[in-house]
Amino acid sequence: MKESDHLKADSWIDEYQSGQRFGLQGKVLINKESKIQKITVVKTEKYGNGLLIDNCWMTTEYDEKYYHECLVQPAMCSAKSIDKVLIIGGGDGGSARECLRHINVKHLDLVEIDSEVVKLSQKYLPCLGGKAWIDPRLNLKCEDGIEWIKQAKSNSYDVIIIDGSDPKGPAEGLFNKSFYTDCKRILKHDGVFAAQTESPAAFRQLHIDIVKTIRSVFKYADPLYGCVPIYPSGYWSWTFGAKDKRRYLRPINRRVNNLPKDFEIWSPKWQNGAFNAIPNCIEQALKE
Ligand code: SPD
Repeated sequence: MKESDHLKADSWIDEYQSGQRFGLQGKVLINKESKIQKITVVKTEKYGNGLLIDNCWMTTEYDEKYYHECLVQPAMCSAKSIDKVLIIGGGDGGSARECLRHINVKHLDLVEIDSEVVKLSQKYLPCLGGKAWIDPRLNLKCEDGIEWIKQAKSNSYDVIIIDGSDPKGPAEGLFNKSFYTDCKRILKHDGVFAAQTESPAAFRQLHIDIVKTIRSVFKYADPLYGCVPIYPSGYWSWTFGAKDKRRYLRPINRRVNNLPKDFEIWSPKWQNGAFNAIPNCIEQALKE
C-alpha cells in the first residue's frame, strides 16, 4: 500500500512513522495545501471528525480532551495569577476552550500561524473551540507565534501554552533553546509555561532532547505523561516550566474549586500521578 492511498474515501487514514502506522477507518472530507502546510479533515466512525497536518494526526473529536485538558489545566491551575494567557498554535480551539473555563482569565492571546486551521476547525470540529470562539476575552491572531514571542514585553504573561504540531516544517522553531528563552523572558516570575513534548515511546530520543532543552532554560521543568489514543504509540507527554518553584506540580485549591467537575481526564489526583509516572528510562536519561 502506498502512503498516498490513505487519502482514499472510506479507507484507512493513517499517520506513517518509520515502519509503523497509526490510523482510523473513515473518509477524507477536505485535503488542501494552505500557504503553510497540508491540512486534512476526516470523518471517522469511531473518533468523529479529525484533523491532520502534513499527514500527522493533530486531534479528533473523540480524543481531544485527552490532550487539551492535560496540556492546559496543570498550568492554569498552578500559576499564581491567570489574568493574561498566551497560546501559540492551538488553531483548533481546544486549548483556548480549556483556558477560558477559568473565570479569572481576563485576556487570552491565541496566536495561530495558519488561518486555514482555524477556519476548518470552526467548521468541521466546532466542539473543540465551542464558546471560546465568541468569548470577548479571546484575541485571535493569525500570525507567526515565534515573532509574537520575540516582540512581546518581558514578564507580561501569567501562563504560556505551546500547542504546536510536530518539530518539523512550520513548527520546528517552537522546539529550540532560543524560542524557550524568549518564552521565559515574557513569562511572569510566578507564571507557568506548558508545551507538548512528543511521545516517550514513539519518539523517545526526541522527547528526551526537548525536555533537556526546556530544562536548560527554565530553572524548574518537569514532564508529565498521559495517553492520547490516536497519536503515535498513544503514549504522550507535556512539559511544564516555572521560574520560582515547581509550582506546576500542585493545583491551587481555590482555583480548582471554581472549575466545573466534568473533566474527561484531568483532576488534581490524575495530575499528581501523571507527574510521578515518569518512565524509568526517561528519568535516567534526563540525568545524563
Ligand atoms: N503528533 C501530534 C502532535 C500534535 C500536537 N498538537 C496538536 C494540536 C491540538 N490542539
